[in-house]
Amino acid sequence: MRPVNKTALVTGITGQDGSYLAELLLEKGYRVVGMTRRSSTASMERIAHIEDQIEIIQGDLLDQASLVEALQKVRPNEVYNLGAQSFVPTSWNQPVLTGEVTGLGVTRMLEAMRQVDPSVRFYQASSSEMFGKVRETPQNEWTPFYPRSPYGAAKVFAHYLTVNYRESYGIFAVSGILFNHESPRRGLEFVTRKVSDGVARIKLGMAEKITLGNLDADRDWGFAGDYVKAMWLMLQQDQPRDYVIATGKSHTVRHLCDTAFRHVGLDYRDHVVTDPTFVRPAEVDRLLGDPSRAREDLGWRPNVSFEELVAMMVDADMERLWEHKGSSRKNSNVSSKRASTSSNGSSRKHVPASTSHKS
Ligand code: NAP
Ligand code: F7E
Repeated sequence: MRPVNKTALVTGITGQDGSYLAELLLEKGYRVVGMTRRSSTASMERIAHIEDQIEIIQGDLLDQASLVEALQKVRPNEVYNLGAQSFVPTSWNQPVLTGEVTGLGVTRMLEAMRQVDPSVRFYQASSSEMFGKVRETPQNEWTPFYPRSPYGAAKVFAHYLTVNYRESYGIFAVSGILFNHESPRRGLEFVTRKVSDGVARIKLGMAEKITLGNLDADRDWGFAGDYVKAMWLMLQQDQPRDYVIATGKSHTVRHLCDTAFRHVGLDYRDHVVTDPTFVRPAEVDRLLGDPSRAREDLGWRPNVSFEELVAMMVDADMERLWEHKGSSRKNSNVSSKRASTSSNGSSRKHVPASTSHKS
């Protein structure tokens, strides 16, 4: 790969999208610097495989000075602002934090850019959640917003801040309005991963049921690996513009369950139960994106279909849990052997990536 001689600063590099974007930028020959916040335990599992190819700088979207310092030290050509409190239900429990990180965080970053170097190109991770109680279907770049959660409201604020800094200061700032995108690296609390993980557990005899909320919710689901390409393309254009990124097809949560269970030869009706605990105070019933502008201007198209995405996620969870089961068996054999020879022999328990359940 020919070096492009460009540097990218990625906030949220430890998240699902950050990991795919970092891989893409490395492939393109970028120097990639990821901003991570201080934590007592590392959350680097999604980028462990590329850790030796990227640089990490500490910073937090809650702390303006850390963003200024990051920009001064890294001197990026492009900033991808992916950092956020991104789980919608948490935004009702922690609305102020969500507003601070997901909303005001972008103001802090844009102000830092204005102070350090206004020529830096800026990508803001906007969201289809901004459409909320939709005003029209499908949704495009002109569809009015009607957010239904503190998360959606924070993203609307961040979106307009991005537009405003472009119009007020001429900063090359763009907003990608991305519809739901998933992958085997998706957090376990999001519905696609909750289902793929649950299906794998049930198939492997580790669980019997999955408990979900609203099965009638309809989403336009794509593959995260496809969507990060659109982020990069947006920053390579001559003119800054906002884009809807979606597949143009939607499916209900019920259909997601049906597809995932069928993939392993099971019937979702035997295993899925619902619980009002998982129903949201205000729901976004149906999202369906129209990615025509992205297709025309960027030449962007999704490559992975819904069925391929679900199969990919279920297969990845089957493999992960199978390996975990295998290593647990091996460990318990070793520890029972040790126990029979030594009363205080200890065995190290293998803890694979992303196994904690949050919802
Ligand atoms: P994710 O997996 O939840 O990752 C979020 C990232 O933000 C993590 O790296 C997290 O770091 C970081 N972060 C949280 N609080 C922070 C703070 N105070 N300062 C700096 N970083 C902080 O989310 P994702 O799915 O990759 O999504 C990436 C972005 O796209 C988010 O802004 C999300 O809202 C937006 N988005 C996502 C979708 C989607 O379907 N995935 C659709 C539209 C928009 P830790 O590892 O330390 O927690
Ligand atoms: O929910 C329904 C739930 O949490 C999808 C984030 O990346 O995409 C994501 O937000 C739908 C909702 O994603 C369960 O009510 C039913 O209608 O996977 P989700 P989300 O809320 O759409 C947008 C674009 C973002 O920007 C966000 O950052 O599924 N649902 N039962 C459930 N959802 C969850 N999580 N858990 C359930 O048990």
